[in-house]
Amino acid sequence: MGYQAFTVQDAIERVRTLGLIGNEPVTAEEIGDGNLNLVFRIHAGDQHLILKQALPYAKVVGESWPLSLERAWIEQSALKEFAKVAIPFVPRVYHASKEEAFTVMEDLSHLTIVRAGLLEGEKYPLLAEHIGSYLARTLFYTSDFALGPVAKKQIARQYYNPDLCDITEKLIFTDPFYDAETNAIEAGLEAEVDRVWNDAELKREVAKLEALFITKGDALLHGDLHTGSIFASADETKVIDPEFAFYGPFGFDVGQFIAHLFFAAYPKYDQLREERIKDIDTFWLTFASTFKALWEREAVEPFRSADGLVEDVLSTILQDALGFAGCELIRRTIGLAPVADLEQIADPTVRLERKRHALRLGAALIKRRTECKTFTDLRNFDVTEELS
Ligand code: SR1
Ligand code: MG
Repeated sequence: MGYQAFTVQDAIERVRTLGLIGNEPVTAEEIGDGNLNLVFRIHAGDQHLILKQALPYAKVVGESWPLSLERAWIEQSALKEFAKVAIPFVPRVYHASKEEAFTVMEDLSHLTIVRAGLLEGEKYPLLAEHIGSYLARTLFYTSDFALGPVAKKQIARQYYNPDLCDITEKLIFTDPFYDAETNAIEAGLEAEVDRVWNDAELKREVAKLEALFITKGDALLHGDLHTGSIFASADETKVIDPEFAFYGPFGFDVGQFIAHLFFAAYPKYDQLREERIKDIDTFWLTFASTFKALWEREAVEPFRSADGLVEDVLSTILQDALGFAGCELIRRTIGLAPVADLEQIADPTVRLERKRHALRLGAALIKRRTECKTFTDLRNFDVTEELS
Protein backbone atom coordinates (compact mmCIF):
# COMPACT_ATOMS: atom_id res chain seq x y z
CA MET A 1 0.00 0.00 0.00
CA GLY A 2 1.47 3.37 -1.02
CA TYR A 3 1.49 6.46 1.16
CA GLN A 4 -1.57 8.65 1.52
CA ALA A 5 -2.31 11.11 4.31
CA PHE A 6 -5.01 9.51 6.50
CA THR A 7 -8.47 10.77 7.32
CA VAL A 8 -9.98 9.79 10.68
CA GLN A 9 -11.82 6.99 8.87
CA ASP A 10 -8.57 5.68 7.31
CA ALA A 11 -6.94 5.63 10.73
CA ILE A 12 -9.81 3.60 12.20
CA GLU A 13 -9.72 1.16 9.28
CA ARG A 14 -5.97 0.64 9.61
CA VAL A 15 -6.06 -0.24 13.30
CA ARG A 16 -9.04 -2.51 12.67
CA THR A 17 -7.32 -4.31 9.77
CA LEU A 18 -4.26 -4.73 11.96
CA GLY A 19 -6.43 -6.46 14.56
CA LEU A 20 -5.61 -3.84 17.19
CA ILE A 21 -9.31 -3.19 17.76
CA GLY A 22 -12.36 -5.38 17.19
CA ASN A 23 -15.81 -4.51 15.87
CA GLU A 24 -16.95 -2.59 18.93
CA PRO A 25 -18.07 1.06 18.51
CA VAL A 26 -15.15 3.42 17.91
CA THR A 27 -14.58 7.07 18.65
CA ALA A 28 -11.65 8.78 16.97
CA GLU A 29 -10.37 12.30 16.40
CA GLU A 30 -7.35 14.05 14.95
CA ILE A 31 -5.61 15.77 17.85
CA GLY A 32 -2.24 16.76 16.35
CA ASP A 33 -1.26 20.22 17.56
CA GLY A 34 2.45 19.84 16.81
CA ASN A 35 4.34 21.28 13.89
CA LEU A 36 4.78 18.28 11.61
CA ASN A 37 2.39 15.31 11.86
CA LEU A 38 -1.15 13.96 11.97
CA VAL A 39 -2.06 12.40 15.30
CA PHE A 40 -5.27 10.38 15.76
CA ARG A 41 -6.64 9.23 19.10
CA ILE A 42 -8.77 6.09 18.76
CA HIS A 43 -10.94 4.57 21.50
CA ALA A 44 -12.72 1.24 21.03
CA GLY A 45 -13.96 -0.67 24.04
CA ASP A 46 -11.02 -0.98 26.44
CA GLN A 47 -8.49 -0.20 23.76
CA HIS A 48 -6.99 3.31 23.68
CA LEU A 49 -4.55 3.97 20.86
CA ILE A 50 -2.63 6.74 19.19
CA LEU A 51 -1.87 6.59 15.48
CA LYS A 52 0.75 9.09 14.39
CA GLN A 53 1.40 9.67 10.69
CA ALA A 54 4.10 11.83 9.12
CA LEU A 55 3.05 14.36 6.48
CA PRO A 56 5.33 14.93 3.48
CA TYR A 57 5.79 18.60 4.46
CA ALA A 58 6.15 20.72 7.59
CA LYS A 59 2.54 21.26 8.74
CA VAL A 60 3.51 24.46 10.57
CA VAL A 61 4.74 26.10 7.34
CA GLY A 62 2.79 24.28 4.61
CA GLU A 63 3.56 22.32 1.45
CA SER A 64 6.26 24.81 0.47
CA TRP A 65 8.52 23.08 3.06
CA PRO A 66 8.71 19.44 1.88
CA LEU A 67 9.97 16.84 4.36
CA SER A 68 10.95 13.24 3.82
CA LEU A 69 8.57 10.58 5.16
CA GLU A 70 11.64 8.58 6.15
CA ARG A 71 11.44 10.39 9.49
CA ALA A 72 8.57 8.12 10.56
CA TRP A 73 10.87 5.13 10.18
CA ILE A 74 13.66 6.96 12.05
CA GLU A 75 11.21 7.66 14.86
CA GLN A 76 10.00 4.04 14.96
CA SER A 77 13.57 2.73 15.04
CA ALA A 78 14.64 5.22 17.72
CA LEU A 79 11.65 4.29 19.90
CA LYS A 80 12.73 0.64 19.68
CA GLU A 81 16.36 1.48 20.41
CA PHE A 82 15.46 3.67 23.40
CA ALA A 83 13.02 1.06 24.74
CA LYS A 84 15.89 -1.45 24.92
CA VAL A 85 17.76 0.70 27.42
CA ALA A 86 15.21 3.01 29.05
CA ILE A 87 11.90 1.11 28.88
CA PRO A 88 10.00 2.88 31.70
CA PHE A 89 10.30 6.17 29.83
CA VAL A 90 9.32 5.06 26.31
CA PRO A 91 5.76 4.61 24.97
CA ARG A 92 4.73 1.12 23.87
CA VAL A 93 4.62 0.67 20.09
CA TYR A 94 1.98 -1.73 18.71
CA HIS A 95 2.63 -1.37 15.01
CA ALA A 96 5.04 0.53 12.76
CA SER A 97 4.59 1.03 9.01
CA LYS A 98 7.57 2.40 7.11
CA GLU A 99 5.70 2.54 3.80
CA GLU A 100 2.70 4.47 5.07
CA ALA A 101 4.80 6.42 7.57
CA PHE A 102 2.62 5.72 10.60
CA THR A 103 3.08 4.30 14.08
CA VAL A 104 0.41 2.95 16.41
CA MET A 105 1.31 3.34 20.05
CA GLU A 106 -0.17 3.47 23.52
CA ASP A 107 -2.44 6.38 24.33
CA LEU A 108 -0.89 8.38 27.14
CA SER A 109 -4.01 10.42 27.95
CA HIS A 110 -3.73 9.48 31.62
CA LEU A 111 -0.64 11.72 31.65
CA THR A 112 -0.28 15.37 30.62
CA ILE A 113 2.12 17.08 28.27
CA VAL A 114 4.65 18.62 30.63
CA ARG A 115 4.69 22.11 29.08
CA ALA A 116 0.89 22.38 29.34
CA GLY A 117 0.84 20.85 32.82
CA LEU A 118 3.49 23.18 34.19
CA LEU A 119 1.58 26.15 32.76
CA GLU A 120 -1.48 24.93 34.68
CA GLY A 121 0.59 24.76 37.88
CA GLU A 122 0.87 20.98 37.92
CA LYS A 123 3.83 19.42 39.78
CA TYR A 124 6.04 16.67 38.43
CA PRO A 125 8.25 15.78 41.41
CA LEU A 126 10.10 13.00 39.54
CA LEU A 127 10.42 14.59 36.12
CA ALA A 128 13.98 15.90 36.49
CA GLU A 129 15.23 12.62 37.92
CA HIS A 130 13.44 10.56 35.28
CA ILE A 131 14.77 12.60 32.36
CA GLY A 132 18.27 12.56 33.90
CA SER A 133 18.12 8.78 34.03
CA TYR A 134 16.50 8.47 30.55
CA LEU A 135 19.21 10.59 28.94
CA ALA A 136 22.13 9.00 30.77
CA ARG A 137 20.92 5.59 29.60
CA THR A 138 19.97 6.43 26.00
CA LEU A 139 23.13 8.46 25.44
CA PHE A 140 25.57 6.09 27.14
CA TYR A 141 24.18 2.86 25.68
CA THR A 142 24.13 4.13 22.09
CA SER A 143 27.66 5.58 22.29
CA ASP A 144 31.09 4.19 21.42
CA PHE A 145 31.70 3.86 25.16
CA ALA A 146 29.09 1.10 25.48
CA LEU A 147 28.98 -0.36 21.98
CA GLY A 148 32.56 -0.05 20.79
CA PRO A 149 33.31 1.77 17.52
CA VAL A 150 32.37 -1.00 15.06
CA ALA A 151 28.87 -1.79 16.37
CA LYS A 152 28.24 1.89 17.00
CA LYS A 153 29.01 2.81 13.38
CA GLN A 154 26.71 0.06 12.11
CA ILE A 155 23.84 1.53 14.11
CA ALA A 156 24.74 5.15 13.44
CA ARG A 157 24.52 4.75 9.67
CA GLN A 158 20.79 3.97 9.96
CA TYR A 159 20.18 7.37 11.46
CA TYR A 160 21.10 9.87 8.79
CA ASN A 161 18.22 12.26 9.17
CA PRO A 162 19.14 15.10 6.81
CA ASP A 163 15.75 16.86 6.51
CA LEU A 164 15.16 17.08 10.22
CA CYS A 165 18.76 17.97 11.04
CA ASP A 166 18.44 20.71 8.42
CA ILE A 167 15.42 22.12 10.32
CA THR A 168 17.50 22.28 13.50
CA GLU A 169 20.54 23.72 11.74
CA LYS A 170 18.41 26.49 10.23
CA LEU A 171 15.93 27.19 13.02
CA ILE A 172 18.24 26.92 16.03
CA PHE A 173 21.71 27.84 14.82
CA THR A 174 21.18 30.14 11.85
CA ASP A 175 17.91 32.06 11.38
CA PRO A 176 17.62 33.65 14.86
CA PHE A 177 21.03 35.28 14.39
CA TYR A 178 20.11 37.39 11.36
CA ASP A 179 17.01 38.99 9.88
CA ALA A 180 15.54 35.76 8.47
CA GLU A 181 11.97 35.43 7.17
CA THR A 182 11.20 32.57 9.56
CA ASN A 183 11.74 34.75 12.64
CA ALA A 184 8.79 36.07 14.65
CA ILE A 185 9.98 39.10 16.60
CA GLU A 186 7.49 40.78 18.89
CA ALA A 187 7.17 44.57 18.50
CA GLY A 188 9.16 46.23 21.28
CA LEU A 189 11.92 43.63 21.25
CA GLU A 190 13.84 45.08 18.29
CA ALA A 191 16.64 46.76 20.29
CA GLU A 192 17.35 43.54 22.18
CA VAL A 193 17.35 41.54 18.97
CA ASP A 194 19.81 44.04 17.44
CA ARG A 195 22.13 43.31 20.36
CA VAL A 196 22.03 39.64 19.40
CA TRP A 197 22.57 40.30 15.71
CA ASN A 198 25.48 42.71 16.35
CA ASP A 199 27.30 40.52 18.85
CA ALA A 200 30.23 39.11 16.88
CA GLU A 201 31.51 36.98 19.77
CA LEU A 202 28.07 35.44 20.26
CA LYS A 203 27.77 34.56 16.57
CA ARG A 204 31.24 33.03 16.53
CA GLU A 205 30.34 30.81 19.52
CA VAL A 206 27.01 29.81 17.93
CA ALA A 207 28.91 28.83 14.77
CA LYS A 208 31.14 26.58 16.90
CA LEU A 209 28.10 24.96 18.52
CA GLU A 210 26.51 24.42 15.12
CA ALA A 211 29.72 22.76 13.90
CA LEU A 212 29.55 20.46 16.94
CA PHE A 213 25.94 19.60 16.16
CA ILE A 214 26.79 18.79 12.55
CA THR A 215 30.00 16.85 13.07
CA LYS A 216 30.05 15.18 16.49
CA GLY A 217 28.27 11.81 16.40
CA ASP A 218 28.58 10.77 20.05
CA ALA A 219 25.26 9.00 20.57
CA LEU A 220 21.73 8.49 19.29
CA LEU A 221 19.90 11.66 20.29
CA HIS A 222 16.20 12.27 20.70
CA GLY A 223 16.88 15.50 18.84
CA ASP A 224 13.86 17.55 19.99
CA LEU A 225 13.67 17.08 23.74
CA HIS A 226 11.50 19.98 24.83
CA THR A 227 8.73 19.83 27.44
CA GLY A 228 6.15 19.34 24.65
CA SER A 229 7.84 15.99 23.85
CA ILE A 230 7.28 14.64 27.37
CA PHE A 231 4.13 13.20 28.95
CA ALA A 232 4.16 12.90 32.75
CA SER A 233 2.23 12.55 35.99
CA ALA A 234 3.46 12.69 39.57
CA ASP A 235 5.11 9.29 39.23
CA GLU A 236 5.41 8.46 35.52
CA THR A 237 7.33 10.02 32.62
CA LYS A 238 7.24 9.10 28.93
CA VAL A 239 9.33 10.69 26.19
CA ILE A 240 7.59 10.81 22.81
CA ASP A 241 8.36 12.03 19.27
CA PRO A 242 12.02 11.15 18.52
CA GLU A 243 11.61 11.91 14.81
CA PHE A 244 14.62 14.25 14.96
CA ALA A 245 16.79 11.34 16.16
CA PHE A 246 20.32 11.17 14.74
CA TYR A 247 23.85 10.55 15.92
CA GLY A 248 24.90 13.88 17.43
CA PRO A 249 26.75 15.43 20.37
CA PHE A 250 25.97 14.22 23.91
CA GLY A 251 25.21 17.75 25.08
CA PHE A 252 22.38 18.53 22.66
CA ASP A 253 19.43 16.72 24.31
CA VAL A 254 20.77 17.67 27.73
CA GLY A 255 20.88 21.34 26.71
CA GLN A 256 17.41 21.35 25.17
CA PHE A 257 15.85 19.97 28.33
CA ILE A 258 17.69 22.55 30.46
CA ALA A 259 16.50 25.39 28.18
CA HIS A 260 12.88 24.31 28.49
CA LEU A 261 13.12 24.10 32.29
CA PHE A 262 14.29 27.73 32.19
CA PHE A 263 11.32 28.59 29.94
CA ALA A 264 8.99 26.92 32.42
CA ALA A 265 10.00 29.51 35.04
CA TYR A 266 9.04 32.54 32.92
CA PRO A 267 5.25 32.66 33.50
CA LYS A 268 5.93 33.40 37.22
CA TYR A 269 9.63 34.09 37.33
CA ASP A 270 9.99 35.27 40.96
CA GLN A 271 8.08 32.28 42.27
CA LEU A 272 9.30 29.60 39.91
CA ARG A 273 12.95 30.39 39.22
CA GLU A 274 14.26 28.61 42.31
CA GLU A 275 12.00 25.57 41.72
CA ARG A 276 13.16 25.21 38.12
CA ILE A 277 16.84 25.74 39.03
CA LYS A 278 16.44 22.93 41.56
CA ASP A 279 14.95 20.77 38.80
CA ILE A 280 17.93 21.53 36.56
CA ASP A 281 20.22 20.69 39.47
CA THR A 282 18.49 17.34 40.14
CA PHE A 283 18.39 16.59 36.42
CA TRP A 284 22.11 17.18 35.98
CA LEU A 285 23.11 15.32 39.16
CA THR A 286 21.02 12.30 38.13
CA PHE A 287 22.35 12.42 34.59
CA ALA A 288 25.99 12.72 35.67
CA SER A 289 25.85 10.09 38.43
CA THR A 290 23.96 7.58 36.24
CA PHE A 291 26.28 8.14 33.27
CA LYS A 292 29.32 7.71 35.53
CA ALA A 293 27.95 4.52 37.11
CA LEU A 294 27.20 3.04 33.67
CA TRP A 295 30.67 4.02 32.52
CA GLU A 296 32.36 2.39 35.50
CA ARG A 297 30.35 -0.79 35.11
CA GLU A 298 30.02 -1.17 31.35
CA ALA A 299 32.32 1.06 29.31
CA VAL A 300 34.32 -0.87 26.71
CA GLU A 301 36.64 2.10 26.08
CA PRO A 302 40.22 0.83 26.69
CA PHE A 303 41.11 4.00 28.65
CA ARG A 304 37.94 3.93 30.74
CA SER A 305 39.79 3.82 34.04
CA ALA A 306 42.20 6.64 33.13
CA ASP A 307 42.20 9.02 36.05
CA GLY A 308 39.65 11.81 35.60
CA LEU A 309 38.52 10.73 32.12
CA VAL A 310 34.81 10.27 32.83
CA GLU A 311 34.81 13.54 34.82
CA ASP A 312 36.32 15.32 31.79
CA VAL A 313 33.74 13.74 29.47
CA LEU A 314 30.95 14.95 31.78
CA SER A 315 32.39 18.42 32.07
CA THR A 316 32.50 18.71 28.25
CA ILE A 317 28.90 17.47 28.07
CA LEU A 318 27.86 20.14 30.59
CA GLN A 319 29.62 22.97 28.76
CA ASP A 320 28.26 21.93 25.36
CA ALA A 321 24.79 21.49 26.89
CA LEU A 322 24.81 25.03 28.29
CA GLY A 323 25.77 26.38 24.87
CA PHE A 324 22.98 24.40 23.18
CA ALA A 325 20.55 25.53 25.88
CA GLY A 326 21.50 29.14 25.09
CA CYS A 327 20.79 28.63 21.38
CA GLU A 328 17.40 27.06 22.17
CA LEU A 329 16.50 29.94 24.50
CA ILE A 330 17.22 32.48 21.78
CA ARG A 331 15.56 30.45 19.05
CA ARG A 332 12.24 29.88 20.89
CA THR A 333 12.11 33.57 21.80
CA ILE A 334 12.52 35.12 18.35
CA GLY A 335 12.47 32.26 15.83
CA LEU A 336 9.92 29.87 14.33
CA ALA A 337 7.98 27.64 16.76
CA PRO A 338 7.78 29.86 19.88
CA VAL A 339 6.86 28.47 23.31
CA ALA A 340 3.60 28.97 25.20
CA ASP A 341 5.60 29.59 28.41
CA LEU A 342 6.45 33.03 26.97
CA GLU A 343 3.63 33.64 24.51
CA GLN A 344 0.89 33.07 27.10
CA ILE A 345 2.14 35.79 29.45
CA ALA A 346 -0.84 38.14 29.20
CA ASP A 347 0.77 41.43 30.27
CA PRO A 348 2.76 42.75 27.27
CA THR A 349 5.27 44.59 29.47
CA VAL A 350 6.01 41.48 31.51
CA ARG A 351 6.13 39.34 28.36
CA LEU A 352 8.69 41.62 26.71
CA GLU A 353 10.77 41.75 29.89
CA ARG A 354 10.85 37.93 30.08
CA LYS A 355 11.73 37.67 26.39
CA ARG A 356 14.61 40.12 26.93
CA HIS A 357 15.70 38.00 29.85
CA ALA A 358 15.60 34.82 27.76
CA LEU A 359 17.75 36.45 25.06
CA ARG A 360 20.32 37.69 27.61
CA LEU A 361 20.38 34.38 29.43
CA GLY A 362 20.80 32.54 26.13
CA ALA A 363 23.69 34.77 25.09
CA ALA A 364 25.37 34.44 28.50
CA LEU A 365 25.11 30.65 28.44
CA ILE A 366 26.61 30.50 24.97
CA LYS A 367 29.48 32.91 25.63
CA ARG A 368 30.34 31.86 29.17
CA ARG A 369 29.68 28.11 28.98
CA THR A 370 33.33 27.18 29.41
CA GLU A 371 33.43 28.93 32.81
CA CYS A 372 31.14 26.15 34.10
CA LYS A 373 33.32 23.40 35.44
CA THR A 374 30.57 22.06 37.68
CA PHE A 375 26.86 22.58 37.81
CA THR A 376 27.06 24.99 40.78
CA ASP A 377 28.60 27.58 38.45
CA LEU A 378 25.31 27.75 36.54
CA ARG A 379 23.73 29.59 39.45
CA ASN A 380 25.94 32.56 38.53
CA PHE A 381 24.06 32.97 35.28
CA ASP A 382 21.49 35.30 36.73
CA VAL A 383 21.21 38.09 34.18
CA THR A 384 18.36 39.94 35.91
CA GLU A 385 20.55 42.78 37.17
CA GLU A 386 22.03 43.44 33.75
CA LEU A 387 18.53 44.11 32.43
CA SER A 388 17.52 46.91 34.79
C1 SR1 B 1 9.38 23.23 11.10
S1 SR1 B 1 9.40 22.35 12.59
C2 SR1 B 1 9.59 23.47 13.88
C3 SR1 B 1 9.96 22.85 15.17
O1 SR1 B 1 8.99 21.89 15.57
C4 SR1 B 1 9.62 20.74 16.10
O2 SR1 B 1 9.05 20.32 17.28
C5 SR1 B 1 11.07 21.12 16.29
O3 SR1 B 1 11.28 21.71 17.54
C6 SR1 B 1 11.26 22.08 15.18
O4 SR1 B 1 12.37 22.89 15.35
MG1 MG C 1 7.83 16.88 18.01
